[in-house]
Amino acid sequence: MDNKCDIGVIGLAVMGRNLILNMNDKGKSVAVYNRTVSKVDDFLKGDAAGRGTIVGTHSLKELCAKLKRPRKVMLMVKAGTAVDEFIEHALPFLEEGDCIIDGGNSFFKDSIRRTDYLTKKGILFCGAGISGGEEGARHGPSIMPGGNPEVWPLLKDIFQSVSAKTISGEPCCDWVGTDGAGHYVKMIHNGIEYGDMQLISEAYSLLKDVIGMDYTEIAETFKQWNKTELDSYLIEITAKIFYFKDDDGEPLVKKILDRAGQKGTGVWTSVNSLELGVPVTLITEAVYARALSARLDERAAASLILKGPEISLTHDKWQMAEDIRKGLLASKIISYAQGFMLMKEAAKEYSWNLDFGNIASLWREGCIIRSVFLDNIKSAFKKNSDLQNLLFDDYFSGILADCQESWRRVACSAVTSGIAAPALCAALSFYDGYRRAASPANLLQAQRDYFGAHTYERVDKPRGEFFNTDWTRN
Ligand code: 2AM
Repeated sequence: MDNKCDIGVIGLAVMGRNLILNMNDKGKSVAVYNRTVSKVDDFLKGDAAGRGTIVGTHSLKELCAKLKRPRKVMLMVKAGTAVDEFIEHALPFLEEGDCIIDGGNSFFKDSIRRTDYLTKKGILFCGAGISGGEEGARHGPSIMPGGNPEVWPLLKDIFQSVSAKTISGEPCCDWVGTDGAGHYVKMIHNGIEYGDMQLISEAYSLLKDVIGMDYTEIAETFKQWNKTELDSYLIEITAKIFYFKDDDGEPLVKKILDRAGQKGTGVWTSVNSLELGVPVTLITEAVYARALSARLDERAAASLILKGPEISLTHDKWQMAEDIRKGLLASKIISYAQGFMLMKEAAKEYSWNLDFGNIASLWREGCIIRSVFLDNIKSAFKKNSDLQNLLFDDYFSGILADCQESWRRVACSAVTSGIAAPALCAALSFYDGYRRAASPANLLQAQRDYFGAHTYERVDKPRGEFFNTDWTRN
């Protein structure tokens, strides 16, 4: 009897452990290993107890020897040098055609490099973005695999069986593209998650400080919003957070220090958008908002020195709440449109054949940004795979047309009340800049030509003809 395992997993932190249990639930036999070897035995005695098809190993050699060929070795270790070290240590025990999968939160350029490096050694590489946190890993994450295309037929069955499924049963896991495409799409997912979270936080701030809602009313409002186009995991948990009481009966959220942490994927998205020249303003504002939140003491000092307007609460509470909902929805559309603009540019830059409708489907369930809204994005790209921008789709342009008056009222309220809403305002500025055929950049070109003879094109001459003027002549 061949008692070798279907896959090997290295890394027994919570994501690794949960993914192993999930794979095992789906009938896959899994050999497991961890750098701190005692954790292998702890796992076998703990969560994996009684599961004969989870096989503990105490060295990489033993792990590789326990695998069916072609071997599939999955790394669930800390992103960075740990991945490279494990690859080096595993290589002597692998043969041509075997594959290494990196399921960690790796930087996509590392996955491009690793695909190239391993391909030269005859080993297939898969960089798989995995989203959904611990719960997702255990019961069905969104999985975004990329790498050497020959790896996909070997992994498809295992990955699609463990991934989340949409209501119609489609797996939230499909091949994304070559080399770093999977980790890239995961990075964009995380960036969009930053944007969504920031927009929701701004809506909370406006509900609290412009309308004067208490925490129960805010919870009710988010609960209601979750029955609208905003229906999503993040809105759902936001309502639950506002309902949640501390031991003394006070809302717990009120007592949480307002200093946001970050692990860096939002920064990666913003830096990449700057590198590729794509205006991903909303995610970038979200990253900056976290950075500003971290300057707690400085903000406390500034609050004593810098004057703002007197806040007078709005009179029409429910009209304002609906305006905020519409402002949030419109801004969210802009954020996703920007995220997809960036992916479109990245597809050109890194030679990936990305299917944007498919990417929206991967995020439909299992991950943090899961929402009903993603169905509409999927439909938009399925209807027209050459869609230049999400905002050109009738469904989204229609919502923006419907929301814009409310959106503008909310932005005005934020500004006149002195309540920072950087993501909402950046989204509106982008919308107004994007829909403007004639921008003020003619002046920028004139200034550049004035001080640096950078030349300019003219609206009354063919494009590509450049002019230089002696601006001091009159
Ligand atoms: P450990 O249990 O031995 O710390 C998440 O941190 C996972 O990545 C854990 O399985 C951890 O192993 C592993 N890990 C973190 N840094 C590592 C490194 N530099 N080399 C090998 N494994 C590492």
